[in-house]
Amino acid sequence: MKDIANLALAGHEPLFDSILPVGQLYSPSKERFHSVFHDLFDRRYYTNHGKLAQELERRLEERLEVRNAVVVTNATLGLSLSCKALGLPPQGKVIVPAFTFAATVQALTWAGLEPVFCDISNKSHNLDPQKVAALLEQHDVCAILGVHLWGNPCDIEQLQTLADSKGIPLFFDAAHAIACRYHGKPIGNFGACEVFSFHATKIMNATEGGCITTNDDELAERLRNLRSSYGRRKNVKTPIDGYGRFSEAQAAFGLLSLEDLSRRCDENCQKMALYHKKLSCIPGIHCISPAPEENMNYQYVVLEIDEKEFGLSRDALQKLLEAENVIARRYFVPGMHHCPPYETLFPEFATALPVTDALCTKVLQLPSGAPVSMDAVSRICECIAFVQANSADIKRTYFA
Ligand code: T4K
Repeated sequence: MKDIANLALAGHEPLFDSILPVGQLYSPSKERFHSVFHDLFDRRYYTNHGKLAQELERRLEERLEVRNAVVVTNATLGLSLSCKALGLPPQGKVIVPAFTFAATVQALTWAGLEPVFCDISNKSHNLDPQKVAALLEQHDVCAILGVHLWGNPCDIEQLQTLADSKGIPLFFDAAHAIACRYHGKPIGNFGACEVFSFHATKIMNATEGGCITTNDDELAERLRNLRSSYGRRKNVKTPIDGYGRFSEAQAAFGLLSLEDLSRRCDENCQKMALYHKKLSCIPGIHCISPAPEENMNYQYVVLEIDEKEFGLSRDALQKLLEAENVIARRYFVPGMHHCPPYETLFPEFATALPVTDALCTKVLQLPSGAPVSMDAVSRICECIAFVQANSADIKRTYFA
């Protein structure tokens, strides 16, 4: 390992020649892509829910053991379409965590709804049912939107009981949660509907894309109407305005990614196990352990850094790693209740989410996925161990 004088932060050679991002970025071989995609040029049917998109939906329904899979442009749009299909009233209030990607909350506001930010459990990083219960008493809420963060399922049973007690829908942002299970059942089957992301950085990669799953056939029909070309679906008596097309190129990529999904989960699992083995003995580092093994896709390697014990802040560690071409991320900092425009629109949440605020000072994600070999995982861990062991000198030299 390096000497503290030749860290890349001081302008020396980085540990890695090219950057290691957090995204999964798996792709099929060019040959396999060609084998799925080649007849598209003869068919000249490029988008609008073509043959490949329909095939992908069938395969997703099989894999997720769910009655309906509706592919859409991306998860953000999928969430907005879900709000519309569920008939949530304009200006209605929806309980949602602030510790999530901006898309979760933006999808609500794009659908004309208002977020009611709820704090999370510091163990699961997901909605805390007790805090949801309290908010249900304080606000006139029309729905609950849970997020299965890092692929770790929410406390679905308790949330469903709360939603049922008020007669409102519960639905899920499952952007991180493909191939994850809750009590043995695939995510995709819970609440009124669930929304997955197939963005390139996700373990299921359609380059861009998303999917809404539901066991409610009527809801699925409304979603398909919304998704179709601006409400112009054939045989629809009362077309509604909608958008959310999915192209054949996305579907081709997605079909291959779905074929590879189990293998990718296994690869991620091995990388996460190595990370945890090497990092858990370092003072000040707490590795977030996923739910029981069968439930996870292992795509996010999440740490909490205790500045006092580690000797340096999370942000200092991130800077040091970035200089070494290890692009660790601070998902999802700051919490959405501190982001514009929500911080000014809803100032009542500024100090209402202590667990979220505390987590936002500590959380860090490390690279995994295709660009990261097992050897790279070892070297990243050694680098972090070195930084911790020399934290006092590094702090004095680089962060005084
Ligand atoms: N709900 C939740 C909880 C989510 O996390 C997300 C998305 C959504 C909803 C919405 O899903 P989509 O509408 O996107 O389907 C990334 C992703 O863009 C975003 O999809 C994801 N969550 C979020 C957690 O991460 P950024 O802005 O942090 O990263 P990005 O896309 O710039 O890329 C990350 C790294 O990967 C960079 O270092 C560059 C590299 N990269 C990225 C792409 C796209 C590549 O090397 N090649 C690529 O093609 O948001």
